[in-house]
Amino acid sequence: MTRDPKWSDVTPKSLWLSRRSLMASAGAGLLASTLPATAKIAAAKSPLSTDAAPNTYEEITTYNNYYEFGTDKSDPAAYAKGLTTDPWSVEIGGLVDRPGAYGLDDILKGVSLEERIYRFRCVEAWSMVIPWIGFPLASLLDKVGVQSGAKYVAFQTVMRPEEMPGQRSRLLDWPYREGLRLDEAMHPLTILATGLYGEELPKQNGAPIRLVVPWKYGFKSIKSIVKITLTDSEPYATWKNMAAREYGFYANVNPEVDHPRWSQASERRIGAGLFAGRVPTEKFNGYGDQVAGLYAGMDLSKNY
Ligand SMILES: Nc1nc2c(c(=O)[nH]1)N[C@H]1C(S)=C(S)[C@@H](COP(=O)(O)O)O[C@H]1N2
Ligand SMILES: [Mo]
Repeated sequence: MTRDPKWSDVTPKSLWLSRRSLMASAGAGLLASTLPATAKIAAAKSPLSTDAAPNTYEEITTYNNYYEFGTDKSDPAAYAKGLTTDPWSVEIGGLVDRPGAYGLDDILKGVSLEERIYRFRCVEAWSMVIPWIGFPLASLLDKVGVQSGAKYVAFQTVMRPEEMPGQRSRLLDWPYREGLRLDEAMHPLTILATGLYGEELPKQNGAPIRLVVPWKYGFKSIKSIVKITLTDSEPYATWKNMAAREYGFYANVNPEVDHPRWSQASERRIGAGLFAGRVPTEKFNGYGDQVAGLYAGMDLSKNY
């Protein structure tokens, strides 16, 4: 058995010890400008983070899924450069009090956890640990005012075939769309990421703003979001629509429920080096203590 290094093993002790006081006194903005990258991460790590060691920047940014740029894992790193991400705005609408087009600056303004680092595992047939920079989706939804009839949140990726070669083929039903139930969307583990490893989000990872839902399979975590809509019924989801037997709306990581064409009981760790190989997949990707309650009473083999 291998043991993941603890946070304290990879963090200079002085920073580890002073993490709380740094957070309390300095604020993330100051830290960002005065400390080196590793220190930034140490200083701002979210208490929700896993203790697992993160993958390298290289691994996280060269092994991607982003079908708008091609189906090979190396395509997004090669072709996402062509996507214009500035200016960017997100149209927020549906059952909200303050609908409108929100610029990225508006979205980030007043976010209390602005420079938080969330080190989450992402799982598919493979897994990685990624030190995201982001903030809870709930704080944005609170800002726009969710109305009482809202039950779901729908998300949509930018549609720009001139910059996204994959969108010129009928591979998927573009634009890429996903959804969450409102309680999932409001859960503090659900974040909108705008960076990773102390830097602006790389385009292949979904710049300038993407969803991260760490207890679900990767396809729920939609990239380069331009539209968020609060709805009263289950939103359209691209992969569910492509193959409903294979990809459900919930997509909770669950080793007990196999994909019809492969087992989902184990995963391959990317970049594990000497320890590479398959490891057992944990239910809810290891976040069961926090999220299992959301699904109490539901049959997860039916609601997969
Ligand atoms: N718009 C869009 N979002 C997307 C995808 C995609 O093809 N298009 N792929 C999904 C899948 S299948 C995975 S596994 C994750 C991969 O995220 P990463 O490349 O940042 O690790 O993004 C998800 N978000
Ligand atoms: Mo995926």
